[in-house]
Amino acid sequence: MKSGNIVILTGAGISAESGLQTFRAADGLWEGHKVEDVATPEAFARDPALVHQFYDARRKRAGEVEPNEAHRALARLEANWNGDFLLVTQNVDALHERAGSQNLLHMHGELNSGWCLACGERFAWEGDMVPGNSCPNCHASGMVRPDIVWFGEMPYEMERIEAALRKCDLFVSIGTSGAVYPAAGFVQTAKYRGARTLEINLDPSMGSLFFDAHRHGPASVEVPKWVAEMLTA
Ligand code: BV8
Repeated sequence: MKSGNIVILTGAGISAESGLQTFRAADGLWEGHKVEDVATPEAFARDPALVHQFYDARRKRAGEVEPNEAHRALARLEANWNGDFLLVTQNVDALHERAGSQNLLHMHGELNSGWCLACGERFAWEGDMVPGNSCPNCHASGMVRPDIVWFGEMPYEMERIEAALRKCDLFVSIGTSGAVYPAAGFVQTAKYRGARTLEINLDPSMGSLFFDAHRHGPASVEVPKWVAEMLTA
């Protein structure tokens, strides 16, 4: 095929085999908290130290793991694809970039980014945010929050995503439970446009019935197989 416009959506399942926890697996609870309870602006206002601890731990862990064969296969597909290619990830780790993906956007933000509530600037961030972070731009202290889209907050670059969905020929969802909106609704926008839709996931997601085709199994096995077919077809 090698041409046509592709939009790919990834979720925590594509990073699972690299060693990062997913959200809704049995082990997905964080110290007994539901993600929805710690990943909200209200939680941050109520207990900033707890929320910082949650993200500091994930930022550290994400820096200790490597991209897997699924991340690398998507970078290969992009490098050899002649049509439009957009990779939208719900993940906040940097494994897609580290595998070589370029036309990529993090709709739910990034662990390695900070956002200053005093001056509004966003900037790269590597280590812990507590104790006593200070903004590299305005130097206010204790005002930097994780640059993460929490529940109840508007995901990033929605116009760009919707424009790509409206002209895509193929929409592929990889490693996501289809539990969280608006990402879980992208398949319907793509279908409405007449795109073909494929779900690659360990098991059927909550949105499985919206997809024309399914490949169920570990991403590190199924994604490289699918990419090889796409590049030889
Ligand atoms: C918003 C950052 C409005 C945090 C995250 C209807 C319409 C619109 C909104 C809503 C709605 N109903 C409810 C809402 C509100 C809410 C929502 O959807 N709630 C859910 C719980 C019902 N949505 C929001 O709040 C969104 N914002 O709507 O704003 C608005 C409008 C105008 C103005 C202002 C505001 C924002 C949602 C973003 C929240 N932030 N992440 C962080 O990372 O800490 S969400 C978080 O969960 C992840 O980022 C991810 O995006 C999401 C879903 O998780 P998954 O990635 O799918 O992971 P999960 O564990 O669930 O599934 C993993 C899958 O992988 C599984 O299926 C598993 O089988 C598979 N798997 C496992 N291992 C493997 C594998 N697959 C392959 N190989 C393997 N090895």
